[in-house]
Amino acid sequence: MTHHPAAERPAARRRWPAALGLGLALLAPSAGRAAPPPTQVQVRTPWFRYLLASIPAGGYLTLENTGAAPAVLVGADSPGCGSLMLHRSETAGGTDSMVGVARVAVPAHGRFRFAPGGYHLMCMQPRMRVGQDVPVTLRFADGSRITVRFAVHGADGAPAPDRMKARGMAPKSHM
Ligand SMILES: [Cu+2]
Repeated sequence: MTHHPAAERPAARRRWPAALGLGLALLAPSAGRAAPPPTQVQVRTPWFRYLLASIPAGGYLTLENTGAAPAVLVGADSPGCGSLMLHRSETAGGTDSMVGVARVAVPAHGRFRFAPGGYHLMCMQPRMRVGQDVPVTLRFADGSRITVRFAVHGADGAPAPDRMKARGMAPKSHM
């Protein structure tokens, strides 16, 4: 999986109008704190399980909040998806189902995991191929956005065990 550390930083600068951003860029890094701090979230191991263009692709990732306040994810967009929704899988009475989720709160100094069998990003009308990296923009309640690239994996699912181990995550094989 191609990794893009630069794309994982909070997208704070992009929130500013171009002219204001230019002004702030001239100040010392410690200056320009008038606005509330942006969501301080790191994205770990983002990937899609892609099967067919006619079948929704599941998006999985771990959000790590390094900030002192909860970070609330309220939505996501991707050019690789006709639409992208926050979902949670449920098993009740032996029946699997999915429900839409309006928001997901990542606790301060905590993490939230989207993983097969649980929370996922539901990519409708996926336009991607196995082996590609697809950009996804995550939208937070404070108005900040983070764009990261999701590695596209096939039916066999999760990223290679070696890479998962390197990131301290256990591989999963079920949906
Ligand atoms: Cu779903």
